[in-house]
Amino acid sequence: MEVIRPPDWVRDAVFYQIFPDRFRNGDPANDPPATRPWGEPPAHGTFSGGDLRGILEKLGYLEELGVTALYLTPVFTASTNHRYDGEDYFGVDPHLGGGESLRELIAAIHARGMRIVLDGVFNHCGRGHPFFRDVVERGRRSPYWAWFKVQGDRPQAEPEPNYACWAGHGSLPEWNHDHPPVREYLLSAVRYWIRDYGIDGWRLDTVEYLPPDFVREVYRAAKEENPEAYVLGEVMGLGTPWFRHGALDGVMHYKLREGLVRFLAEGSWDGPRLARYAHGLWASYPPEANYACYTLLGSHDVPRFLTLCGGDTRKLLLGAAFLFAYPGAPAIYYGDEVGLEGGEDPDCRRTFPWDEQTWDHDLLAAFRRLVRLRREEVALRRGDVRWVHAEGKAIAFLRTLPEAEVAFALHSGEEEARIPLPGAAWTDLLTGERLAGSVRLSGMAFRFLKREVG
Ligand SMILES: [Ca+2]
Repeated sequence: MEVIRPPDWVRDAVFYQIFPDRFRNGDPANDPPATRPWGEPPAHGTFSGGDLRGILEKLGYLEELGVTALYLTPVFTASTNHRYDGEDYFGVDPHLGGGESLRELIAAIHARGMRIVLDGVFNHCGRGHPFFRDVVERGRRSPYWAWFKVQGDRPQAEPEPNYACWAGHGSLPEWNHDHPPVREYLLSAVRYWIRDYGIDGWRLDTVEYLPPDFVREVYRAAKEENPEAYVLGEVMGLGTPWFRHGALDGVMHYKLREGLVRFLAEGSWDGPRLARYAHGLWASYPPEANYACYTLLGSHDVPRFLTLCGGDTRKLLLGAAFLFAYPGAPAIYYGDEVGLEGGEDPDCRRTFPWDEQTWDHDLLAAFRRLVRLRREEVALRRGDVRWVHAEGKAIAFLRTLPEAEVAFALHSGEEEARIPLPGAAWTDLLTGERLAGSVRLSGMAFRFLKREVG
């Protein structure tokens, strides 16, 4: 059993995920050719011109929202708008503003006491990566021949790729991780961005396709450069084996999200089922990993939660409230906080609507309150979790520290509900109401209650 040591700051973090092409266009001069007008619905091949300066311009907005850490999908030179087809592990895409723009952004993020995690795609590169291009041109004579897994004498994408590639996509050739120079090359990139640019961690793309011992090497390299670096894995299944391998601090908690989709968006699960499911996940991960998971309602890979809820912002808020009450670092997917909608990829990657008249200001205010509660109440960030109620569409759990305890109660039914609470003298953190024995919830509502203990 390997030991993982998630950085302490993650327990206190509120993440915000940005898809750089779609967040904000801060510099039209660096736009890719054929950039589409901001606000036009995205298609698979289109660019919207978002860049790092755009993020820099909106750090004040993010700070006001209360986020403490940014996760950016890939920023390295690539051909597509999502940039998961990297062509340069050591260079920031000029269409995003290049390396100097990233340095400037990181300095500004750190000056505000915030952190930044970048997306590392170490399973595959893009077909345009110079090493793969060299193999295409020179076949077995290329010094990079052994860096990829090619059947035959030369890689061919048609009719079927004759080389290992991600999910059968010929545009994404997989690295041969059995070849030591490949690991050396990728690990040097892991180290470089931490040491030279001062990033605060990596989100590792498509971890389940990577050899576990290589992921562990990534983990160790990151920690050697900075023991406080966060290593987060994109894991769609259970994270358990990765924690056992000592290879990740936490996973993107898609499994927890699944439960919230069933309970809130689909309404196919009742409270007891959600409680059993969430507790089962909790019990299967080491405690330190539970607190270091990145908990989410949405990402660039799944439909937005609001859209799954048929546009019902009350359900989105219940989901968000759950995450802000639960262990793990809650994440906001850009635009969720103002009511941005979107279905399956690429629709979930729409441009951020900067015209404030289009925002749902009540929703934004509610998100800000949730973030503030999380930041003010240490029990919400660091407390133990204990389920105390699950019946019909109502649930409640406690977050407990020796000095303070916060109860979170949620009801996803339309009628009123009364939820019993242990102990006495609870105070509603949003209204100041004092109550004992039980808490009344109107339809589609949640409450945070606190009591002093010890
Ligand atoms: Ca631009």
